[in-house]
Amino acid sequence: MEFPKTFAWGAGASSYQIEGAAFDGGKGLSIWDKFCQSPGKTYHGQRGDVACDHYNRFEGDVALMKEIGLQAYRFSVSWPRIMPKGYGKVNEEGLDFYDRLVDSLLAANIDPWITLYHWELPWQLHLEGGWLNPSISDRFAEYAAVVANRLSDRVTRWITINEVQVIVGLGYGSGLHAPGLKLSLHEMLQAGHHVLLAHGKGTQALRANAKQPILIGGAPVGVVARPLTESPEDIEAARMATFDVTPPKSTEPAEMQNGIWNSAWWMDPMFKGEYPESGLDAYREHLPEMADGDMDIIHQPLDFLGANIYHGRTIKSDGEGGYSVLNMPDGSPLTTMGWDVVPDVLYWGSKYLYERYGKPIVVTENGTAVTDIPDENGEIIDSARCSYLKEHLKGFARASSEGIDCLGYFHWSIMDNFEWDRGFSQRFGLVYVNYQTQERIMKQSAKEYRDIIASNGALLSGKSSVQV
Ligand code: GCO
Repeated sequence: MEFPKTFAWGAGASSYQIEGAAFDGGKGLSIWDKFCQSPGKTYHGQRGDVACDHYNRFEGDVALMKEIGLQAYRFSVSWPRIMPKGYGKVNEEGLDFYDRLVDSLLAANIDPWITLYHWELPWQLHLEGGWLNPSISDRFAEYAAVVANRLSDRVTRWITINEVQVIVGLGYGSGLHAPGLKLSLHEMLQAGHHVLLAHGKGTQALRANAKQPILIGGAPVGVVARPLTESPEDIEAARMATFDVTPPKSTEPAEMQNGIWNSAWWMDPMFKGEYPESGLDAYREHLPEMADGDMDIIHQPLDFLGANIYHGRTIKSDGEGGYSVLNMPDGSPLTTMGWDVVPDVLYWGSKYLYERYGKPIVVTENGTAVTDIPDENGEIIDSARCSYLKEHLKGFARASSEGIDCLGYFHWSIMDNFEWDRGFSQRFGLVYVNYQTQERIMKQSAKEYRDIIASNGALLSGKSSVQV
């Protein structure tokens, strides 16, 4: 169960979730700063004002990454920390922070992978229409150029936008995420179209300003489907379910209602240069306005597909060309987020995505939230996360062994952090954070990940601990 010698073993985080210094260092306000200040929007009104104080503690955090033996670290740059209003004036202090972070990572032999947008829209841009403003993709491209100009002499791995489905579905649909809007499906799809345009123009700006050859990918998410059995019928049914775009259903939870939580509507434009027929049919009453040439802008050459895969739906063929979605067996493991633990999703997700899009797969996020409590010795023996990590990596190793081009794996997350509307109630980290003292404690999972990395995955061979 080894991976290619060039495989990137990493972990990830995002700026708003760990940096803190929300009002320091010349940073402008983001929609998340304002959202968290609105009563009732986040768990116990918690905010990312301080978070893990990574802005001031990044050297110690990089030292922990080095101790774990990370070869790569995926982090995001905060747009309002670079351009406080989202355009125009550049905040040199913000650029200096990422400059120092990159140098600290390189000194530790850790390859920086940068995500340009992980949900921190500058507040001023929101006031000017946010993702509904047709010019926002140009603003994003200007921002991308500024970051590439400063960092691409050292950073060669880039991700444009994280999870367009969440930006639109939760930020503009259910209102669960900043900026908390509850818009029509048409408006959601229009905002989403502008996000895709931003991905395209951002990719062009990165390539135009790169100081050396770089690799670029997107990191959409989608609900991966896995077959109940490995019969050809169930495998085909799960493939269909992975890329289905279904019409709006009033019975689904708000953010799912419009089928917005799918893969193909978002990945096909990026990787194939077209919206999928099933989506054009499902959304025919709600389609976004599109200009000629939009798809050519969106469909930029990309070097990898970044997939955020945490869990998946279990699919059984109905024997008539359709499928049914099954619940997991009673008592199956759940994370504190309420997500099923279904380790083979990294195999099936990688397989289906690779077959459809033909791009190397980077698992840009995979991880689990569990209740981590220091024991009497101050240690955190997070057995559920150790098992989750090993079993999911076995799934990815199976994909690699079958010839799927697996480029890298970023565990989510390097450290416990601010989980958006869930505040600090969810712990995803390999490293425990005491938010009152900012003490960091390496969990058992970090130590086991260290050993797996050192073996390039060979340690994964052995008896499965999770029977699904
Ligand atoms: C996401 C985001 C992360 C989350 C993580 C756990 O995928 O939702 O990229 O910021 O914190 O996924 O929910």
